[in-house]
Amino acid sequence: MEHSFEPLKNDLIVRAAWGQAVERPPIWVMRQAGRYLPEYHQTKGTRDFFECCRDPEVSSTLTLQPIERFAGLIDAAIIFSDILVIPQAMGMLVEMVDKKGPTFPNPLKSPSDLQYAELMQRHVDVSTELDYVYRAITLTRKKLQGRVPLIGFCGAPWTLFCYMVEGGGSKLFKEVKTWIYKYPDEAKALLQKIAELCVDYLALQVKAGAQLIQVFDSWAGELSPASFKQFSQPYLEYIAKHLPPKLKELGLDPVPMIVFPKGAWYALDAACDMGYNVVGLDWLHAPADAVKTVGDRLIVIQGNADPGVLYGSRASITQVVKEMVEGFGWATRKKGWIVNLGHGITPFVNPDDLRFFFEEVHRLTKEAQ
Ligand code: 1CP
Repeated sequence: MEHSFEPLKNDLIVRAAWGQAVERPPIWVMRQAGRYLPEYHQTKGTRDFFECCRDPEVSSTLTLQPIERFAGLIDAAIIFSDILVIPQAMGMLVEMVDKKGPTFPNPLKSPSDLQYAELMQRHVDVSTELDYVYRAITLTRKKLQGRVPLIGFCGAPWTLFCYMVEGGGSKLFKEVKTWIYKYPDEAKALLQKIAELCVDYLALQVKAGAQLIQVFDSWAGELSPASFKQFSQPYLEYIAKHLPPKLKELGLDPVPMIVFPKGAWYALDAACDMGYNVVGLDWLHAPADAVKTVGDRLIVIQGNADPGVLYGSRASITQVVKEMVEGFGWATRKKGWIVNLGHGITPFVNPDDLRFFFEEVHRLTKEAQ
């Protein structure tokens, strides 16, 4: 073992993610360390976003903020970083522009762009390029002192490819659609390269101390069912297939793997066979339907409250939690569910309303025992 950390005092999410029956469903929230928290703004100050990611002291402080604020209610930490560190490691410039989000000043235009040849040829060493992430993970594990497990993550190849060619968030997806429908072979070659980097990057996060990993395919829902099969699924499968042997090669134990193919509701059945332990659901799924789709497979579901309910009344929050507890069949199943929102928590949510959400999950799942 590379590091010695304190043993876990709360390993609920690890047990649940392996498919074991548990005393209550574990809870965490995507983007739990972020803009809705006043302490995030206080720590970040005027620092650049990526500067925070590159500073292990700042990154670990931000990671711990929701764990400290919601102590006893929350069951996992997720390392403060971003999915776009992989394109950065590949040599692309990414800036965080206020009120606009991440921006690539020089997005990848077409396969005849010199940048494409460079990206395809360049050997990227994620062990050195993303060293700051591993240091942040190790420091965070130390600071956590076993309170809850730490989740590592990366962006899915498809989602990263979208950002690399669109140059930022998009509504039309004009560039990426041009790529897949005009240059499918060149797109696939790059997707494969990204998938290989994801495996190395995730393995090194585990080596540094990550105890579960999640692959965020935030733009999966922009693909049709047929194009998902071509441009997302094979690369998600590649990661799930190659990470465990990579961990073994490094002398590390396997960790639970979570995939979140946001918006690809049609692909839930396929996602259950992609090699992951946990499949994240957005709020477009009715929980009971998802449970039916999973069927007898040893797959854990993560999700899936509409993040927008946190702008609503307390009664609405209670109602949504009730619908999840019933829909995921907690009273009878007692396993197979990790509580989360159906996507990241959004800015301007009152942290006390998130606390109420957590408390209602604890109360209503206890009542359902
Ligand atoms: O608490 C946590 O979840 C850890 C931190 C985390 C994670 C897991 C951040 C911090 N980003 C991410 C992943 C991430 N980044 C995803 C996947 C999850 C998702 O779909 O929400 C995506 C798509 C990004 C890209 C990104 N980074 C966006 C979206 C832009 C868009 O419209 O396409 C944005 C706004 C960011 C910046 C960012 N990342 C994280 C934070 C706290 C912020 C806000 C920075 C700020 O303005 O202060």
